[in-house]
Amino acid sequence: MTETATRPAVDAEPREFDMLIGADWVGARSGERFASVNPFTGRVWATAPAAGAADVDAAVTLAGKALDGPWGAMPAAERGRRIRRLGELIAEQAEELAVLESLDNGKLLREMRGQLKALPGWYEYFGGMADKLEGVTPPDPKPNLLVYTRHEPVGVVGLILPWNSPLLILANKLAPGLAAGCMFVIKPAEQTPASVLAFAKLVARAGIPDGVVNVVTGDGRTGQLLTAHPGVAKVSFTGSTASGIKVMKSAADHVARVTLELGGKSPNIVFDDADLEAAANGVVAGIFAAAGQTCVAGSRLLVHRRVHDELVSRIAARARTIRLGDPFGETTEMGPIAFQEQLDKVASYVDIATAEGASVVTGGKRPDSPELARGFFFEPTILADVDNSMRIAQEEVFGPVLAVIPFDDEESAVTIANDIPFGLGAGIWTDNVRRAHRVAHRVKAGSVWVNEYRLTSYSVPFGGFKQSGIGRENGMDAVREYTETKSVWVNLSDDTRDPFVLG
Ligand code: TXE
Repeated sequence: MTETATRPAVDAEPREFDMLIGADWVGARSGERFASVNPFTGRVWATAPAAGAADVDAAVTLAGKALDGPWGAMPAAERGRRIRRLGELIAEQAEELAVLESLDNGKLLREMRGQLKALPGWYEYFGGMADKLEGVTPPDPKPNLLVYTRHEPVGVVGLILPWNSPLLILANKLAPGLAAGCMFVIKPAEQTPASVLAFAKLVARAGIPDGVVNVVTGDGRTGQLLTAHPGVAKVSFTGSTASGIKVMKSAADHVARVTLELGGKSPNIVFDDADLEAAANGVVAGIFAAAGQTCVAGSRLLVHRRVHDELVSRIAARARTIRLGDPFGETTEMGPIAFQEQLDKVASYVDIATAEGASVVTGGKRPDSPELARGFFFEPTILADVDNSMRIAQEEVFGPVLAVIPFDDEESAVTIANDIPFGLGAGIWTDNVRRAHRVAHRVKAGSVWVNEYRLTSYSVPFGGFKQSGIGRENGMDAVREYTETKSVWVNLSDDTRDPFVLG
């Protein structure tokens, strides 16, 4: 991996990306394209095709046909080898992919490098599972019958991705889905098409047949065409709860399966017996890493009243020293917000919160520094005097904005933590092991970290309670989410039976 990343000159012509349909790299049939803006420079740096109905239809049709070709006939062990090979190719191409993601979404290059380094693990883990998808032979349910089950690929899967970590979120879906033998039409977010398109070039090099992985680019309209296509058997979506609801309704029209990974408003719960230095560090990591643009952002700090002031002052002191700047800079700690509308949304929530009675401890505005003026920057922000019923405590901001809510005892901490429509993540900070498990069991969230925050792995199930989603990604069961179970009944008897009686 080289350490020297270069950003295209601000006045360079935008790079033109094409999309992948079957074996072909193509533009949209309409000829339409859309622009991707670099969030640090505020300039268009790339364009990609705006796929319409004919493009989506071609991709879904070719994906469907791939099952009748070498992909469907391939022994599972061979499929697994090629998935693992894809992981090796990602490792070889990691620097280029990390740079493309950072150019598209403005996240720190060093964070993207870290993600890319971890990514082959997904393809290695799930590639190893391709030949271990065993069915069962249930004990004879009736005389003279052989019954066995098979786990068959669900079919063509539409993958709809957000802009915050395109390749990591893609890996959560694609690696287990390939292991199951499915075919894919991927729709990256309109803000971040580049890294997924560059990644798709590796698929053929890994020996995965043409048509198994297709990429169509465009905005929510392209996503809607994909979810509505009758050839799509399943949709796996990561994004906002509002769009997830639309995806689910559209998929319901043709009974496509859905996996949804949606928004959150995750609490970091700090008890008065916690190591406050560790807790402060965890809270900072939870809300200011990636400028708060992660689904598991610890955006609510629930803190015992006894340690409230001390903890808030520690976090505020650290927040004030966070180095905002060029995502390519080795010492930058926080980059810009990914795009203008998202920046506007973040800023508007600070106004909403203060109008509701919250007070700004630090941040709350765009930075004054002239070097940061073109980029979509927002200061790390801490809001105190927040009540859990306020909008700032109930709605996902998806930015570097922390809402601090005091509590008086364990019971009220759990009540406040759960008084929310979401249930994605939660952090518990305490030195009392009994309390840690008690609270971990009572908090309604798909991932609970104790004296830690924001860890994920291919081997650990991930997903949400309540409006944070449906289904789980990662872990051994993730492959099953991409299969249909078929039961095969074989009559072993030479007799014929009464056709009018249920066998
Ligand atoms: O998300 P959308 P946006 C949250 C976060 C953020 C908010 C809005 O709160 O502020 O969502 O972000 C595609 N049918 N998260 O507007 O709309 C769209 O093109 C099919 C949380 O970017 O959910 C993109 O590819 N697809 C989150 C993807 O959905 C549709 C990560 C996500 O876009 C569609 C991102 C439709 N009707 C945002 N409408 C997380 N959980 O990590 C849009 N899309």
